[in-house]
Amino acid sequence: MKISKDQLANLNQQQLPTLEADYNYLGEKLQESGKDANLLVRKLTEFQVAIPSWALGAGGTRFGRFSCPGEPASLEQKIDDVGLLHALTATAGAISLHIPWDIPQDYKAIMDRAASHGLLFDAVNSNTFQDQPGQAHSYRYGSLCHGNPEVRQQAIAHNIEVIRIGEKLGSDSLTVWLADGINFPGQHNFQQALERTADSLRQIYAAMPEHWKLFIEYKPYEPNFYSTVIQDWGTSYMLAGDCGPRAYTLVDLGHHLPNTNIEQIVATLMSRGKLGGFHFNDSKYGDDDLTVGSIKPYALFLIFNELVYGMTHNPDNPPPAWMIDASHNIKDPLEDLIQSLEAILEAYAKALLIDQAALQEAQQQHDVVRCQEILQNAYRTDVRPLIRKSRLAAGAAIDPLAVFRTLEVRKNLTRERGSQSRATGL
Ligand SMILES: [Mn+2]
Repeated sequence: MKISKDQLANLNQQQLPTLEADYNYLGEKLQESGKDANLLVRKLTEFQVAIPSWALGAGGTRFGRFSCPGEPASLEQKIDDVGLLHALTATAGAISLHIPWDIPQDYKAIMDRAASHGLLFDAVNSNTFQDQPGQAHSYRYGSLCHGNPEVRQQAIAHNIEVIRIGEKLGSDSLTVWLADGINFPGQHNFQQALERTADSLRQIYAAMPEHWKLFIEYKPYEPNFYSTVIQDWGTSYMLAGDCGPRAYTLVDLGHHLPNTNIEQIVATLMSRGKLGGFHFNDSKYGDDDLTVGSIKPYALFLIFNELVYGMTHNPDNPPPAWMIDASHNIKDPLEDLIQSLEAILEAYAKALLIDQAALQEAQQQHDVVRCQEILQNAYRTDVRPLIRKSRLAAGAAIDPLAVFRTLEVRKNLTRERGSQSRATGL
């Protein structure tokens, strides 16, 4: 199924008068506080978020998995799903592949297909948290941290293979997330495991092309529950520093203990030019992988405030690679991603509204009440007309979720692919 620009333009027609009225009203309000609505719309249009190839099927838990009918069963179909999402939202302009779940067979055909949807290939992701059929050594006791040099070499070689695949697709970055860690005290030696991991990462870094970036993700627990080797941003930052200037920390919103001040982590990393990648999701208790903005939208806004500040004030920090890393059990994955993209743009737009000069002034005067008012004035503004206008300008749907349902996208995909079609990977 493909959605044409004409179809979208027709469906947008009915909503144009309401949008124009809402946009003009908001535009006037913003103008009073010195903000240019058209400039904000352009910034929203430019903001692109990668969709990982594993987010297009229903996610599972360790108790089971409930598939969604018409899930994409091949890499081609996954690209088509991201294409649909991009047609509807104009915000999902890249796909992030997971290797070995999504190794292209015919590179030219895959690249042509992505290009036909206007998609780029974002960071490639390696997998040393599972054993693959026929693999010589098991990752049961770790991969890049493993005590046996042969296991380590196998894991390093896999990461280098992922880099080579990414090169062929025009990707320019590798994301490493390690499940490595231990379930019980004493199971391994902390210092030795860390040093072996640092050495492995340096070898992977050395195998990257000159223009590539390495993103090192951290996570405090799961699947190992006593300790993970790369447990927090500090460990990731240190390992990235060991590798070199093109290695960065990757922040995944779900990879923190409850109530961690993620906005401060973002600020700290950006001040040192070391925030390379950013994974969006939301959570209540742990790495819940829920829809972005569904649980803690104010925290997301505060994080975006720091991201916007960093993007403005830290020229040494490259533009972070944005990706949605969510996967759950219950919603239609495409509808879920539409909601996530909306929440991301909403938080970004609100962060752009913060009067930074007034905030600085209030901070200097220790006017704590005013500081909060400035943040919350921005947060309480309904910025949806800006988002809708940016989608309209990009030829996408003013209301992507409504169009998804009006065009019966899932029903069509199920008809094309069959109700038993299952996403590969997770
Ligand atoms: Mn992640």
